[in-house]
Parts: sequence; structure tokens; C-alpha cells
Amino acid sequence: GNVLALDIGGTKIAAAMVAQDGTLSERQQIATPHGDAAGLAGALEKLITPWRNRVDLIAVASTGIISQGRLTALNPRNLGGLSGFPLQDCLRAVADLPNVVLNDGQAAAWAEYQAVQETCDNALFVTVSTGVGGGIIWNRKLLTGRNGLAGHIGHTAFDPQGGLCGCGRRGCVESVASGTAIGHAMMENARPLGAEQVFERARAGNGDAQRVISRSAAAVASMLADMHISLDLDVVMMGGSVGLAEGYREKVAHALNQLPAIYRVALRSAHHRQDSGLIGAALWARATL
Ligand code: ADP
Ligand code: BMX
Repeated sequence: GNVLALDIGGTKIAAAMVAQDGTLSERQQIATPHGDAAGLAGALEKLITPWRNRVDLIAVASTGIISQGRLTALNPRNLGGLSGFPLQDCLRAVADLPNVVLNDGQAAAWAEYQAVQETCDNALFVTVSTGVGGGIIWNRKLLTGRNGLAGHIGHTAFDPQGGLCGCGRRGCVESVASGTAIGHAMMENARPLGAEQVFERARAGNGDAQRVISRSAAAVASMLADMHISLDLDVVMMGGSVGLAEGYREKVAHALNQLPAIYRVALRSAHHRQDSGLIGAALWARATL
């Protein structure tokens, strides 16, 4: 049967039908509402209603900590202050279909792992997007954790003297490396730029923009080195609009190459590009329902 897959990020919500063979169709995208629980519930209802008689399962990958069907922002700046948002109940209220919900980084890790599973047992997915997220495949299994926390690698520390992260901790990788952080590092007329604009300026030769992106890449490289020395990873796969931006992977690889050889882990771009979360959620639904 067909799965309706949704990927709720801090910036956009994507939706598509995923067929049995993993192919996507009818992909759509809307901006993520940043108000309150009612705003998100309304957007989900509008998005799902036209599909509900044409699919057999609903699979949702979402930013935030997903535990017992509820969504809680770890970094409330990325998604309003959602805490204990009843995601699973909200889906059931719109469509009387079986559903699964899991973290976006975890879902994407599961999709990306399928592409390397013949040669890899332990793998990491990292998304550099609105935030910095991830998913860990350990011994061929996706780690979700009893509380849904597993893989929240953007909240490992990079700079103990750095600014406060939205999660409340100081100097998290996310607070230095994310698209949000890249944009906020360059103000214009007292307003932050978007990460896209910072990338454009860096390409045009602006030194400040180049340094902001290099610092992001250095923070991600340091985190990947820490993950590799902790888990002995076979490969890292990177996604998210920043992670996939032209030249970014090379910058992270360059920073990794400055470290002693034992810390250098193989780094690839996500095979499914922007669709890893959608595909992973659908695969997870089929595997677990
Ligand atoms: P989400 O976090 O909703 O999954 P994205 O992966 O698109 O969404 O990440 C959004 C972040 O990526 C924003 O900070 C945005 O400014 C930045 N971004 C989007 N497109 C680009 C691009 N082409 N180059 C660099 N940064 C980008
Ligand atoms: C944040 C956190 C993670 C998420 C990651 C990437 C929130 C709302 N989200 O660290 O759960 O996996 O961002 O999410 O606290 P994205 O929105 O950048 O795709």
C-alpha cells in the first residue's frame, strides 16, 4: 500500500506519497508555522486531509524530541515553544489510519543507511539545517532511545565560552553551525541574514561570510570526530539545506583533515538529498507497523 510521509522541519514541512518501492510522488512543501500548537495542528490537518482516503499508513518525521507520540522542542527557538504537543493524537483526529512518528534525524538516518548497509554496520546521519540533528545506526539498528533522545548530536558542546543555545546549554554545535546560527552571525540593518545569503556572499568573496561558514564547518567536523572516536563509525552521511549547500561538505572534510588521522571519518552527501526524512519515515512505518 501507499504511505503518506511528512517531514516537519524548523523551516518547512514536506509531504509526499511513498510507494512500496520507495519512490516519491506528489511532493509538496509549506512553511512551518511558528506560532503555537493550534497553528501546527491546523497546518497538519490542511496538509493531510486531501490524502486520507488514498493512503494506508501515515509516517511522520519531525524536528524535536519525539516520545510516546508527543513532540517537545529541545531548542524552542526552532519551533516555537512546543512542549508535549500530541502529534500522534493530532494525526489520528485527521485520519483514522495507523501511523508512526519519529525524530527527523533518526528517520533520515534510517533511509540513508539502506544505501550503505551492505558494507556498513555503524553509521551516522547528520543534518545541518534550521538546527543540527542526527541519527545513529548502531550494529545495523536505528537508535531512537527510551526517551527519543538518541542522535541529538547538535547539542553536544563545541565552545564552552560560546553563547547560550536555545536548549539552555552553552556553546552547543547547533548554536554555532546551524543555518539559523550562520544567518544570525551576519546582521544587516539590525536584522539577521538568511543562511542562503551568507553562502552567496561567501561565494562572492566576502571574508566575514567565509569565516562564518568555516566556523560552522569546523564545529560540525569536531562533532563528527567526537562521534567517530566514540562509536567507530563506518561512514557519515550529511543532509539538510546547509549540509547539502555547494562547497559545504568539502569544508567539513577539510576541517576533519586537520585532525589526527584516527579522527577522520568518511563523509558523504545524503543519497536522497532533501527526501531522506520522508523516505526514512515511510520505511520505518513499514518496518514497525
Ligand atoms: P528544515 O530545517 O525545515 O528541515 P532545511 O533543511 O531547508 O529545512 O534548513 C533550513 C535552513 O537552511 C535555514 O537556516 C535556511 O536559511 C538554510 N538554507 C536553505 N537553503 C539554503 C541554501 N541553498 N544554502 C544555504 N543555506 C540554505
Ligand atoms: C534541533 C532539534 C532536533 C532536530 C534538529 C534538526 C528541536 C525543535 N529540534 O536540534 O530534534 O532533529 O534540530 O531539525 O528542538 P531541523 O529542524 O533542522 O530539521
